Amino acid sequence: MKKQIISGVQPSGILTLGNYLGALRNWVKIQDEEEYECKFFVADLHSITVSQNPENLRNNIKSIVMQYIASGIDPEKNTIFIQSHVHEHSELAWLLNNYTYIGELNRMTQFKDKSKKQENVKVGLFDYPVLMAADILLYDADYVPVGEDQRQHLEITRDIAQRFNSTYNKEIFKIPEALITKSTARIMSLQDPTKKMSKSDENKDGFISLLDPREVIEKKVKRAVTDSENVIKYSDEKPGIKNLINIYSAVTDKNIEEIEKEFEGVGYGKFKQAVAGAIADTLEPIQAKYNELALPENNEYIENICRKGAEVAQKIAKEKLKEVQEAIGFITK
Ligand code: AQP
Repeated sequence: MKKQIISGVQPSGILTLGNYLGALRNWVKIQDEEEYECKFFVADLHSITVSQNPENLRNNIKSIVMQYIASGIDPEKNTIFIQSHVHEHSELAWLLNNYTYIGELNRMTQFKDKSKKQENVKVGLFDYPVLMAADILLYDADYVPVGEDQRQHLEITRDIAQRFNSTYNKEIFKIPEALITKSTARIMSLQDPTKKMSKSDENKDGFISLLDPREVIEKKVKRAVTDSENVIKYSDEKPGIKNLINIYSAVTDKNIEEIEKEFEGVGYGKFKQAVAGAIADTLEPIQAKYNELALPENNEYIENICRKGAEVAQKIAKEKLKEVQEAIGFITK
């Protein structure tokens, strides 16, 4: 039996360099390992926990699928689907709500951060981790490759699964583990390096989008907040430079010491130019592939991938949901 992998991204905008380095790039590596079977979905149900413009949402959902493929996710090797196409995700989330404590959800950092930005805090935002638990548990996932910000949600998923299993004294759910690549687990905002880079950041200079042209990348990196020391040194006291070194290291595969040496005696201006150039070089082939996929003649190809993916996913999800319903005591059809 192959190890099962599942992960997703919300279509709340174009992917950032943080999403790419923290999640997608690792998915691409995993897909080539024989022992894994991977499913990657577009988390549209999650994205409406903050308000979305319908037209943008529609475009973003398809665009994320294209960004997955352009980033190297092979639709032949993996199952790619849209979360709302498999209604079992919503159904299982409702059931799992009854095995989740309000106190647990109240402790979630993402909820605390995002609820500050909502005037009337929505139940969906509060319930986000339960839907995420459903996404994972439906497929008996062994590993969930995510960035550091999702670790807490993975832990609650494990707690919910264990609680459900012990309630019915049966191993209905597999207990999943987070798969986090330490060096790229948390790419920070270019404008506030104490905050993670986010695609929904209102300050567009805070993030680099996967589809930003070279000039825009150069401008954003040039404006990146650093310090006044003008020394390229990896230190917690220099969060801006630390973040740029992490990014540079991730896109060039050079280690920290090599980078510090490379830029010894060189000011921030030159360093930033090198960082921007290396990011643009990494994103260029992704953008070329994306532009090709976005041509109208490829629309059907993308739609077919999503349709086929949903069929594969739903077959598995349906079985798991039935098992859960039976354990609870429902009469299944
Ligand atoms: N800054 C980051 N560094 C490393 N990994 C990151 N991820 C997100 N930001 C960073 C990882 O990307 C995956 C997809 O995330 P998501 O879209 O489902 O939700 P998110 O974590 O809330 O991402 P954003 O970009 O911050 O979205 P918005 O702005 O809509 O909330 C996850 O694996 C995440 O860990």
